[in-house]
Order: sequence, then structure tokens, then C-alpha cells
Amino acid sequence: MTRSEVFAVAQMGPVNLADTREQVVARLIDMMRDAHSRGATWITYPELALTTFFPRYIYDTPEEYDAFFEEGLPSPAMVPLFDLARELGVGFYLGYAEKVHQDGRTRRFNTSVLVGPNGDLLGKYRKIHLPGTKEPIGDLEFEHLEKRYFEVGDMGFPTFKTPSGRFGMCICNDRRWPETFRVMALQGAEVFMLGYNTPTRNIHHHEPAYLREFHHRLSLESAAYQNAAWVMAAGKGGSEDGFAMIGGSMIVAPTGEVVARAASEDDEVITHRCDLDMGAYIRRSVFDFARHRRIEHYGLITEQTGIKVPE
Ligand code: CDV
Repeated sequence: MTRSEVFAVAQMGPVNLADTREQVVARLIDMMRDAHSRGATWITYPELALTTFFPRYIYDTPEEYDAFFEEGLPSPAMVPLFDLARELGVGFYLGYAEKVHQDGRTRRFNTSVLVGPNGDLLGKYRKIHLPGTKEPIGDLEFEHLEKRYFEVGDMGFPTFKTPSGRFGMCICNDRRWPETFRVMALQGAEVFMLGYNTPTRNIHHHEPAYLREFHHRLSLESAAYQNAAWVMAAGKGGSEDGFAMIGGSMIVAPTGEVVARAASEDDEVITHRCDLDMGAYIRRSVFDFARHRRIEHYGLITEQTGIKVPE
């Protein structure tokens, strides 16, 4: 019996500062209905899907930036999505800014939630690789202040048992780090869901826009192939209040091939019927981890972060 299901990825066009949660959630709902009408059982939405990508702006106090955060799960803004998921039988991944009272203090994370097709909360993930700076660099077109607004995720890279198989979640910059996917694959993840917000401009040095898109795709293709898993990648496209995002949402097969790709820079649902057993032959051969991995030689990966050139 083949395990084949239709998966959807929901790219979003820009979310501007002036857009309300209600307007944004109405767009997410439209896309969930669209995905369902095409037979999808799962849909992946972008990182920080409910608001604009606010870490590009400088805010100093929680009074200024707390409006971008959600409290409670589901937060009031998410309730209509949870309800529709249950009604249609469509599971979803959603990225959002999470504010939580934990360990006796207020904490903020860049988080994604996984909700099952019956509307049940399956789990969440808190972004580990936070790019950018804590303090503004200054004299830039825009900043990237994720380290200012979020703590590093404290949940590792968990994976989740779903009615369709084992899924893992990560968020945006995590996709550029191979360790992210390998840790999830070692737990048997067959599907990686991820949302992203990638500007077309690199604030640190000049990089042509086509390279931004190329590195995004390269990361996803290698993650899929080297871990024999499906990748569902949902981003934002177009210009958020004048700040351009790369779009390029895609579904990548365990062979590393892109099987569906958004053609626009706007709200757009892409779908593909995914054979969840497609990666099995890769896991039995070239990437049979148990037979071929040589962990006795990988120690440096967890012992040090930066490069240390031996004497
Ligand atoms: N939201 C992100 O994590 N964006 C980064 C940018 C800053 C490079 C990314 O990896 O796409």
C-alpha cells in the first residue's frame, strides 16, 4: 500500500505594517480552502505568518513590539484557523511570534506550531538559528534584529507523530544548517516543514538577488536528498512596505528534485501528491545512516562552533 497524500505550501504575498490580524488570517483561510479543494491534507504557511517581518525594524521596549506577538495557543487570532482545520480535515504548520510566561519570566520566541487534520495541537518548535544582531548595525536600508526580539529556541529539533508519518519543523535560517535536518532525520522524520522570510538583499555584503534564491533552493534540495525526506518550504514574496522578499516557495522530493514551485510573488498555493515512501530506497542505500555514518569522527560538530585551525 503506497502512502501517498497531497501536501500544500501556502506562499504569502507581503504583509504590511498596516494590515490587521483579521485581514491576514482571512488570507490564510482562503488558502486553506484552496488547498483542501485540491485534495490537500496538510498545508505549510510561512515564518511569522500573522504579521509583517518586524525584525527589520528597531524597537526598544516591549510596549513597542509586543503587538507582533501571540499569547496562548491557539492565540485569539489563530482560533479561526484551528476551527477550519478541524472542519476540513487539513493539518497545518504556522509560524508566529510567541510570547509566553515560562520559568517565572516573560519569554519570546520565533515559533512554529503543528496542528493535526483533526485540529489537535501536535506540538511546536522554537527557532534555534537566529540570524542578524541584537543591536542595530545602523546606516542600513533595514536591520535584521531577530537576536533582539527572540531567545534561542529551547526545544531542540523535535519531531512529531502525525496520521501521515513523522514530521519535523524548522524555521527559515535553520534551513542553511545541515545539522538541523540531520537531527530530525535521525528521529525518522519523513517530512520537513519550514516557513521563511528571506529578503532579496543581504545587509552584510553585496549579493545578487539570484544568488539569494539559489542558496535557498540549494539548501532545500540538499536537505531533502541527504535525509531522504520531503521538504515543504513556504515563504513570503513581494514587497512588505518597500522591503522585498524572495518568494520561491517550493516542495522538494526526497530525491532532491523540486516538484512544485510558486510562480508568483503573491498569495499562492502549490500542491503535490507526495509518495511518503519515495525516500525509502535512499535510506536503504547511500544514506543508510546505521551502516554508513561514522560518528566517531564527527565530534567537532558538537564540540566547537567556530573554526580553530590546528597547530
Ligand atoms: N528570517 C530569516 O531567518 N532570514 C534569513 C536571512 C536574514 C538571511 C534567512 O536565512 O533567510
